[in-house]
Amino acid sequence: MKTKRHASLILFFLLLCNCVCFADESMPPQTLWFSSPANDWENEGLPIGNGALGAVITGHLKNEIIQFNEKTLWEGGPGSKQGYTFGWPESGFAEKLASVQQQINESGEMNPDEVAQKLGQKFPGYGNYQTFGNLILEHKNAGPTASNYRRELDLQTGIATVQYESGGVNYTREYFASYPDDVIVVILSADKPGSINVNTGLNTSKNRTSSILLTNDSISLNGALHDNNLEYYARLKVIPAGGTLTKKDNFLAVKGANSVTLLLSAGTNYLLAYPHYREPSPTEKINRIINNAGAKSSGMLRKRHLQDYQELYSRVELSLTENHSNLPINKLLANYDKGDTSLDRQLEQLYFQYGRYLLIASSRAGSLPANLQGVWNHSNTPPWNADYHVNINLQMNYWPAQVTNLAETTAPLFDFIDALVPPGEVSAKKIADARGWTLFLNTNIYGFTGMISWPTAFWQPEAGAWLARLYYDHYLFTLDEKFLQTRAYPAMKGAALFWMDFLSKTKSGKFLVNPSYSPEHGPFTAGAAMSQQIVFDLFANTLEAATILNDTDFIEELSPYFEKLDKGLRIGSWGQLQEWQNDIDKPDSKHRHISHLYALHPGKQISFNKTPAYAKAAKNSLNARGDAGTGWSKAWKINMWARLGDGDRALKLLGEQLKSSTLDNLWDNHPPFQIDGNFGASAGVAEMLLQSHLGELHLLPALPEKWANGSVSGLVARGDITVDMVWKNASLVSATLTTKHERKILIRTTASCSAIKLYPPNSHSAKAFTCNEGVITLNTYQNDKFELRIEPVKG
Ligand code: FUC
Repeated sequence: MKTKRHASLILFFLLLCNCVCFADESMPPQTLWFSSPANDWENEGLPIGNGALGAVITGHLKNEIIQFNEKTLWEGGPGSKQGYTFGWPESGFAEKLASVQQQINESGEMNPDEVAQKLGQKFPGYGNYQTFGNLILEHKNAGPTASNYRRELDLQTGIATVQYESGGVNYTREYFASYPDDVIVVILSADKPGSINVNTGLNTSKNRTSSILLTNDSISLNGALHDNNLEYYARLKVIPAGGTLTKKDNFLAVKGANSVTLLLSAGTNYLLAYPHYREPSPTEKINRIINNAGAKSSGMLRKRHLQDYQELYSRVELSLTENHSNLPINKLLANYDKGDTSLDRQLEQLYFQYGRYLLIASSRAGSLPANLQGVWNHSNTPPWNADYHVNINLQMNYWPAQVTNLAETTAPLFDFIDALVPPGEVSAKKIADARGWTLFLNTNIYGFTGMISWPTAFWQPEAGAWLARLYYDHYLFTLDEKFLQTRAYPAMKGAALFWMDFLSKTKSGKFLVNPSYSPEHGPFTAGAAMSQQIVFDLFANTLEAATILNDTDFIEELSPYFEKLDKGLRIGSWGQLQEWQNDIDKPDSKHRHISHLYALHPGKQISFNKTPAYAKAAKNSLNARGDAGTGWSKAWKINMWARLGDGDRALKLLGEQLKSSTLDNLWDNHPPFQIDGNFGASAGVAEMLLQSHLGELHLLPALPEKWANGSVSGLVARGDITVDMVWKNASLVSATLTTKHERKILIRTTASCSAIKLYPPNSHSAKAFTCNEGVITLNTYQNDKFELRIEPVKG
């Protein structure tokens, strides 16, 4: 009796473990793998991360270096040797600004260099995101050659693995970054007992003080950056099973072990709080983390990682092909668009999911948001400081978050922006004598909300308004009223106040942004399309939010500005959407920023059915710009073509991105590596399958011909509705909608009303649905789930 109960308990746990631990075999493989160690970090490294910590797996046989990061290790900021000004101007700025405004009013435009000379600022102590250090593993009985080498990253588990055979022994190295335990875990094992011989160590860069301390089972590395005295601390714990562990110089040497578990955690005394950005030393916290993790078995650590990671990742499945090859990722990429359509579909769906993987790995609550490189950076002077650019890049990082069912990944974004508000209020006051808050082109982790001096980019005061849109969208997707009231609305209102005070009134009584600069393109003018469209979008959203929250006073205050605001929509001489007030667009400009189409995406002023003339103009502009550009530019164009309902063109852009803007490890290539294009493309794929920005759910709005058959599950529409769809021969077959809320919703499909049936037929929603020209109207109920099937009418 006892044994029976025992056996069934074991079976139960095995089953439980099976559900949680292993990838679902019915799912297509979602693995990026290489048949050799990485030739270089950027092109072939495999990234793992838990939001705060990141590491890149290059998998060398003998001397393995695992470069790692922790997001808060930045030079610059208060305390920097260079000095630090938050980008705020010196006195006398108001006069200079007024003279620029006047010159623009008088002569219509100004040269960017001239404006930058007057308004641009020195920005000492802006800083750079830093590499933290390297975990060094000298594998004593590996190589120099090995057979059956495989280095992979499994997106379904968030675990990277290196496997090889050497001297008749099969070795396995596993790597994952656990969010629940806040550690990077490396597990070295072999199929023959006593085979693991490895020296383990830590090192770091020269631009900081550093000291290494060894205990019997751990190595700690600590010091402070020379530039700003930011303290850092990393600790590695080495836990062998069997064998011996001894100190050897700065290394801990494992000999004859059956397996070894390595735990690594790292942190700094950075705190996301204006104006000092410091907290007590990280040592105690990291020691506690390592001790807690060290008390768990490697199996338990893996299980806790999987439970956490898979709960997020497995929410969405996309299937575009039934056939899957087992090609290494560099070969799959090289074969793209070479004739094997199954391979193409496999890569597209993998790339979509990879964006979701990267977002989970680089953006979790409790840390900073994903920067230009997510969390992965191996340099101390990375491109664009690996910072937060806010004239497209940071915003794009979060486009896939809601629609691909990863709303939780926005937590660090909103914490970060909330913390930008206090210094952003000082910027608003100092720069424009305005209420509210703002920031410009770029920001660091130290509240930089002022300006730099780069002529063709520094002036971007609309950045705050653009970030405010992300808050409102989060509310629209989640319907979280508490978030609206306590987080979104204050940020939106503050951004709106800035613009109410900073708009210029023309003689005809219209409100224009002056000076205004269409990102990185053309002259300084007043009222460039993007400036007007962003402010329009902000005011429209803020009025909507104020209405929901019944802030009647503010509605009254804001409405006159909204009514007199130039909307930034003009059709020019060659049928284009004008980028500026004057019709000066050059049809041959291939500039990567397509800023004047903000109204199409991410905004919603332009749509194919409500404003067809502007949609046509947007299309002309997009066609003129062409299908080239940097990685993120192509990713933006995917979204724009999807909004225009052109799935084939959207897919062409995705193809361009894969062919010419993607590194072998599938990282987006600006060039160099810049992660926004990954996120933008995943969002773009979702945008091809589901749109909900116009107050209705649009099912398969831009399905490419090449995706004639497929299915997706777990996408999310505004209104907190989860959508699963199956389609065949380029037509929707069924869609299952799940929602917690009682609301009226509209659903648009291309099916004729007579073919649309709702199941179960006796559900509340099915009984009361109406359909008109392919648009279904119905009321959903609390915890409602229903299926819409397209059943061709017989006869
Ligand atoms: C913007 C872009 C650049 C680059 C930089 C980080 O300024 O125009 O292409 O993406 O951000």
